[in-house]
Amino acid sequence: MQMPHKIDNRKRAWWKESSVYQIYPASFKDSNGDGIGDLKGILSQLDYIQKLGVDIVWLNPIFKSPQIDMGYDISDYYSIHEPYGTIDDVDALIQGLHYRGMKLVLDLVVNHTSDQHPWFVNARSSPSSEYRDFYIWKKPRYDENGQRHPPNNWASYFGGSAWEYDEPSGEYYLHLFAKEQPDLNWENPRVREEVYKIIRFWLDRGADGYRMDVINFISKHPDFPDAPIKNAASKWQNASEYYSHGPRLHEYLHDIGMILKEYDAFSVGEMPEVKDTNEILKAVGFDREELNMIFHFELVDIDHGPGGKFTAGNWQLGDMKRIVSKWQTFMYENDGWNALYLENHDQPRSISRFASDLPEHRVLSAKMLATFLGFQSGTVFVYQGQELGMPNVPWDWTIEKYRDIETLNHWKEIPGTQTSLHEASLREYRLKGRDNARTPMQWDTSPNAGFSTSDPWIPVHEDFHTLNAAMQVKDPESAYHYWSRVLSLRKKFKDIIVYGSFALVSPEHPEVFAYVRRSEDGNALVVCNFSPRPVQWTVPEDVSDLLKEGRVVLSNYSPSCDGLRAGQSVTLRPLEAFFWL
Ligand code: TEU
Ligand code: CA
Repeated sequence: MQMPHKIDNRKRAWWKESSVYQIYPASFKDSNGDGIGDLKGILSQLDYIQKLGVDIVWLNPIFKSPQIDMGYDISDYYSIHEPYGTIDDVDALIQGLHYRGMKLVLDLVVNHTSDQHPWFVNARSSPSSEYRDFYIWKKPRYDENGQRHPPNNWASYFGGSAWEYDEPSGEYYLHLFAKEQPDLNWENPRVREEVYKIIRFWLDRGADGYRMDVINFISKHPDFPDAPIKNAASKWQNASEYYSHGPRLHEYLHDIGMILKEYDAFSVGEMPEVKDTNEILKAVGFDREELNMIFHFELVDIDHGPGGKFTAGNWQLGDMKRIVSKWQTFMYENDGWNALYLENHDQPRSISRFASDLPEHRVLSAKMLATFLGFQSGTVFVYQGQELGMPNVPWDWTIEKYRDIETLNHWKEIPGTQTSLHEASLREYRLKGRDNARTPMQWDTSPNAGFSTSDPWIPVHEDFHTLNAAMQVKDPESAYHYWSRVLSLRKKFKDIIVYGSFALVSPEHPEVFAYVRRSEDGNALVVCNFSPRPVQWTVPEDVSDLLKEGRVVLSNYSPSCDGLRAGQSVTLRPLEAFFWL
């Protein structure tokens, strides 16, 4: 058994002991009846958020945007998307959160801008524009028949080539996402200076930090080489090896880190595609002075098939154990830090994806996953509605109900005659589409779940009549109150839960995810049955020390598992989870 490290007090930090509530502004609460969520709507729910026990609110993008990609296409970093409200509303939100002892984290999207940003409008106007090299322009390639082609074979995440041809100049510009999201050229010092101004502006305004969108993509391989063929069925290839940890990434992140350090600001970097822990440690290592933590994608990509996200992929609990254990032990042994999440605005609902969303299982699943995630080491992120156990959209959703560019572009690429591919794709959208997390927050049983007095921009999930915040705040046995107990236990026993070591227990068990947390301050055992059926679990010897004292402190069953002893065979009920301390 590994002896836990003595906690080095220099390594304690408020952002390690905090938990974060993520709000998707368009879908949280509409205050003015236009069917779109807004800042005043968020302001009206601060007490609900505070009662959950979170410390920080992360807002998805709120800046001026044509909304091609729900605000991840920014046309002005200094003004607010009009339907969301005004900069005065932001000030009021900062004040309201600070008054309640909470903090505000904004979403910094600086790998790319909107094509409507004045920088790009100017850049596109002429090759000699002073903003031309704010973006990445390359000459075409021509084949032996004189056919024009993009500069390389890189694929966009939203379908097709990552290059868009600009007729007047005869050049292409790079867009790793939609063609309306041109990538910024970070090699240009003027771009970096402009970004650093944006960072300072909102921190000076009172914001407390940033979530940084695909921040590992900002440094590209200088030669922009063709990517190896990974998907022979496509002309365009995922080229993430050439942009997900480029040559100057840590130079740029350190520049950002030094600004954040001046403000003791919170930072979490979104880092898709990177699986190498040592690469990630360069960004989050204690003495690196870059970012506090990052979102890796290993867990949320677990069910992606061979042909990409919207192809069938299978996962076993063993895969999840390998991934979680890798990140938990690596960061503990190397002074790094984890951002813990199972849901966000890009991911399907976790009870549907990782547990069971049958009506009779939803609360059990939500509590089991709260136990699974909430007692790991790292900073916990809860996405709006996750605290209620909101499930994915209904199976009968047709393509007309979807709103997300990633889904709609994928659908458009399916040849009209392939009805079987249409059906398979609709199934994949229902399983993994981003709109699963973007249906309106369910407040009560009034029309549109109390989200809006008008038809919302995206359909409400019809289960709001029995699954909503009003009911759960009143019910002490709800998922909402279970989450608040998890978050308060984290604070009460932070030396074990936040700072302690991690080790799997019963690693071979196909349905039970169990782990121990150890510190000089005490030890804890977490046991989660991921199966919706009863399973047998034998209490292993390596926790016998832990069982001599302690008891079940939190469980999703009552009565919970009572006295355990090593060697005992226990029948765990469907989705049963408990925390033993
Ligand atoms: O997501 C980056 C990203 O990797 C995701 O688009 C991911 O590839 C996809 O969602 C997998 O389903 C960030 C934002 O979170 C996302 O909402 C934006 O669409 C994207 O960047 C572009 O800004
Ligand atoms: Ca509104």
